[in-house]
Amino acid sequence: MMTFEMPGLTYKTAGESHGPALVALVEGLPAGVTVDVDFIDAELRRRQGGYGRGGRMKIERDSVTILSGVRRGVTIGSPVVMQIVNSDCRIDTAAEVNCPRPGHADLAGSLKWLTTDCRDTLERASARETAARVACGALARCLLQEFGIECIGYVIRIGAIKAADLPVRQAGVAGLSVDEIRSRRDANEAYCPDEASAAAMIDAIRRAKADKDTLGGIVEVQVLGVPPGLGSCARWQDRLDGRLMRAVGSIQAIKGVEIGLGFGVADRPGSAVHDEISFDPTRRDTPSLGFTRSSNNAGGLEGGMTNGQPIVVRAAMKPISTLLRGLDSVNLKTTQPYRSDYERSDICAVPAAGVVAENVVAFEIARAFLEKFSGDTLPEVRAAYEFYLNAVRSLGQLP
Ligand code: EPS
Repeated sequence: MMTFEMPGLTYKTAGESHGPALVALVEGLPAGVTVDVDFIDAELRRRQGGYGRGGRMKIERDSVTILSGVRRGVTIGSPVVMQIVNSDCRIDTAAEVNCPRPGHADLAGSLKWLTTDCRDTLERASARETAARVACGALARCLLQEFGIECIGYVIRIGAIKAADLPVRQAGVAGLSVDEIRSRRDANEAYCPDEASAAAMIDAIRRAKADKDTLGGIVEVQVLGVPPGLGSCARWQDRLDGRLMRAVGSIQAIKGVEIGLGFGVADRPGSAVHDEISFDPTRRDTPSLGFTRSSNNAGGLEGGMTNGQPIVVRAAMKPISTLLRGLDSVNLKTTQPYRSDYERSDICAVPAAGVVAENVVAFEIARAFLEKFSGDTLPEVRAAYEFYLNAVRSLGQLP
């Protein structure tokens, strides 16, 4: 088995889709962070929603029980364990799955673990695991909000329906505030801030269901208020763009991740890609610390480091691989052709993927934040953060 241990803020998850519970272990949070369990539970509920979810989400009522690391609502510096109980717990009695679903982990996992019962694989491969990841990200956001760092994720495409571009307002850029985008997003079941497209997306999911088919799409995450200097170009492992791509690319069913202009950089000349720099002393108190840009095609990352602009990450999700109409497959016990098994499933989980992406991105930002501004307690982290901001503000004014 390969392991890839990272120092600093880390998380691990365990649990099967129909086992007794999912658990998450978060290590490396400083003491003194107020943990907003209602916020974590609200993110879990949001992940369960979205148009196109199947029957399972009517059974579950996801919420966390914190088993360690928090006393009287505040972290104490020890590992935090969170548990999310599965109501639909039947792993020992659930039927075997012998006909792998193309696109799911079924075949690859059965070959890996030498079994003809795909259930051994699908129980862990299931996107149910993302509930634990959302809990970890939402916990990390309790730290980020202490520093005014905001993360928002939403749907920008489902199937053929593409949302209109809605810029996020920030210093020097007109647009909607994060709160406005959030409330527009939360007003519909597509989790898309563009109301007209949201209605068309819901319609497309309805049609896919009638066709016994499934739909994928694209989600976008933005992080605002991130100071420059997170991540590093010094070692490849520390580059924050690569770390974000790994975090987002490991979400179930994600097949593509891009940052900023992403694949759009390929067909433009450099003059239409790179964000020209100017300096505005009146913006020294914004995350850019005064170093403003004419655009943000880099998505807030250059050289694997944050540059003071908002982080922009997008992810493409493939359509759910469990189709009511089935797909051609083989029976692993007989090797004879067969239609893939139908396991109760979702028609479209792109809205939920937006919630997952938002929270895994937040966790990576928190991890990079604590690498730069480390400390055993929140006041020590704050002191390191403020020291750094003041040092940047005095750049160019040093003797
Ligand atoms: C999933 C199959 C469905 C989804 C599940 C992901 O579950 P079940 O087999 O119990 O009907 O609902 O997603 C979740 C349970 C969740 O919490 O997101 C799969 O096979 O990946």
